[in-house]
Amino acid sequence: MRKFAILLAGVAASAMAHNPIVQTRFTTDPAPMVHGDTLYLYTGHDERGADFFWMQDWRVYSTTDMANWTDHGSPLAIEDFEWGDDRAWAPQCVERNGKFYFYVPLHSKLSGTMAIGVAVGDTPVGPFRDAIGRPLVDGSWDYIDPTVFVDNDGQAYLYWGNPEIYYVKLNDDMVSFDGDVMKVEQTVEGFGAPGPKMRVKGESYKDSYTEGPWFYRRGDKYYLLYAAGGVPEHIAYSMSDTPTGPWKYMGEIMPLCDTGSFTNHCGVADFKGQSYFFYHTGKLPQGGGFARSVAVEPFTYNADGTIPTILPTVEGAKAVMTFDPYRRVEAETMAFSSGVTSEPNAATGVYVSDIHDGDYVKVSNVDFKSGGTRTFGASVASALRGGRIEVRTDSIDGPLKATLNVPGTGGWEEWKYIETPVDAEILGVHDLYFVFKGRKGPKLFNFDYWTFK
Ligand code: FUB
Repeated sequence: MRKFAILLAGVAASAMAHNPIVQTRFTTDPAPMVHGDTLYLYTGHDERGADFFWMQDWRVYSTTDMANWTDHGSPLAIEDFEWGDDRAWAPQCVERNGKFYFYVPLHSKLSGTMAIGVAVGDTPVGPFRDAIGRPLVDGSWDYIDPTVFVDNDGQAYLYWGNPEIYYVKLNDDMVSFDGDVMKVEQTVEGFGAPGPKMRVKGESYKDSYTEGPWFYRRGDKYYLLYAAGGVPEHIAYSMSDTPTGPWKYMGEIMPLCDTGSFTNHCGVADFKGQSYFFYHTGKLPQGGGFARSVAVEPFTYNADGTIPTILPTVEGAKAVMTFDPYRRVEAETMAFSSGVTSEPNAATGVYVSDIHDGDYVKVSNVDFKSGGTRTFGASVASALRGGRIEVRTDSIDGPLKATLNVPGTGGWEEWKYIETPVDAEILGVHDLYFVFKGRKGPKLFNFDYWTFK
């Protein structure tokens, strides 16, 4: 972990660097969902040091401003599906009638191949439970990467597949369907190439569907975005006037770029008046094809509804609103971090952990208004001798505003709320940095939440 943390220190060279949007662990296969004033992001999770997609659980993050993301931990894992035993791959979650339906691919003990399951929860962050106690569809290595969309007339569609594309019309309960699984006929006109079995070896095609579909409607057009071109993957898309085709191949969205990941996987959402394209790269230090990280780019549809070319950037999305520091803020809400990770705790929820000397957490676009800030307080825990939190603005070595000394509290989850005076006036909007200091080498303390008064 130390080595990982130290290398991470170099990532945020620019104050505006927000990609990858999660730095505390590897994240994959982004699936955004807007609910109320919040954008929730469901992801897969690559294990550090993995040599394949040996993925164990799914994770949820949320934002209200597109810059600061709250880590909600992992509300769903392989263990939640009795019939599954491996490969917690690309998920998507949607809301219907106040319930949240979380569709996931998993290796099935029943068939020995891949299957798609559905979990249900009462909130966007779970807890979730297997909704039917068996796979929704099972029995093919093709059965991965579900994407779900509820159309304006209430009909829900589930698409999935690699390298074939399948769909079913879900019943209103979202956890069953009538009839057969349908296979989409892939044609040059529809996807840039015929279906995998009809492709002629040596023939060069315009493009070809690979995996990772993302299905939605905008206005009166339906969009199917997908990873394309075999590996390495780029992102391309097709459009249709109906939810089940015929599809028309529309071209590339994110071309092959030097992202360090041979897969790509996208999700799209409109949030607070802006469209966003989520994807993944291998751009965290020690990242790569099996150590991927989710990133996001804002984009604007062309006037005719087509999607422009979108390139990966380090900057990512800008904050769409300011951040209020005069309330309890979970420490795992951050725009960027270096060196730290997060852990779950049954009593306090997710907290920031693995804090060492020199690590930091950045919170973006924090509005201190007209000042008068007197105290900074934080809930912390340490089984050793603690350390200190330096509160700085604008950069990791920016003006020092307060120093909170963290004592040993008798345990890594023995939380103590401590306050310290704010020594220098903070006015207006700043990026806020919590820079962790202490003895070199050991883990210093854990950090659960903070507030300014
Ligand atoms: O994350 C595992 C697999 O890699 C996904 O299911 C694919 O879409 C690719 O991203």
